[in-house]
Amino acid sequence: MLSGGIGGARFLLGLRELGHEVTVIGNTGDDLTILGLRICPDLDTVMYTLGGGISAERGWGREAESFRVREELTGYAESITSAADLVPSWFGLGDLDLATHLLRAEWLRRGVPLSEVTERLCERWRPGVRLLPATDSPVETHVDLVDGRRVHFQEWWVRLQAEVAATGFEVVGASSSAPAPGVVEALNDADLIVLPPSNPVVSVGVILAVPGIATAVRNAAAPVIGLSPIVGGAPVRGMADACLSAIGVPTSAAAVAHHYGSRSAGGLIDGWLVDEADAEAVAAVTGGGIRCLAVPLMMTDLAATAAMASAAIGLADEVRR
Ligand code: FO1
Repeated sequence: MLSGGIGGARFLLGLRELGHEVTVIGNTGDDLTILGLRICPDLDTVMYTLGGGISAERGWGREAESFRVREELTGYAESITSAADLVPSWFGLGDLDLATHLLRAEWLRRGVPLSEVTERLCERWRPGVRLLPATDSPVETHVDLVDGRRVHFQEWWVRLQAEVAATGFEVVGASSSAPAPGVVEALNDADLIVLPPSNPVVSVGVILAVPGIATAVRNAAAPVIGLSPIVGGAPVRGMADACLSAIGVPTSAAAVAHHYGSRSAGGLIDGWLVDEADAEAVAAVTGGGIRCLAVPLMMTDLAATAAMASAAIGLADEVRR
């Protein structure tokens, strides 16, 4: 499964209920360095969510979190100009979350690859899935804005709340990156490849920007099944609409399927699940060479999410036949 943060992690809670062996290829384009610490939001969100440490109310970061260090850093930033540049006061660096960043930073400094660092951190959190970064090389999604500015994805997403329109994205570092160890093998050996309801542009799209990954998906023996992150013309959560419009893709379940493309026509997916609210999209998607089914796609609880995962597996069986 190719996964971003909150949506992908929530889907994984349901998929994990079905007892299959799951490898998660996590997005690292959200990553940023703050005060020498490498923050990996999507990897940490999957790790904390499946490990039982996630803040349920925020969907990211640690439960029972405090922000005393961040407040103290802001105190410095307010009185020392040269400190202000180092401290993005708009980014919520939590005290408990810092422990993860401190350990990761030291291992990275000692030359431990991100995939190995992630495996070590998961020895504590035991997510019940294998969590791999898409690549061990540093990649960052940067956003071009209508006013000519270029900002890091996190600044667009968190400080600007995507309220300044984006005209495009660049995955800085992607062209010189390679899939992390185990990523291509996982895609080659998979019985099923899932594109969950993560952000198709800045999460799944960024994973696919790592040279070799999209090709591995296209050439995989396994069926590739996607689940629409758009229900009734809007993202279920987050701001995928702002990302889709930046690349000229309409915010609809059918348009995202078309964006991924039918594998029989050189695209990525064989099957696509839409919510029952978008049942009228089934014909259009099917016409595009992608098998399509309308099922409930709201991850309201564990059972609902597990049912979605079962529907994806069922559609994969149909594709196989
Ligand atoms: N998202 C926010 O909306 N506000 C924050 O202050 C924030 C801090 C943060 C710190 C660590 C981390 O792992 C994730 C964090 N996120 C925050 C979520 C992050 O922006 C994610 O990349 C997005 O939610 C997209 O997945």
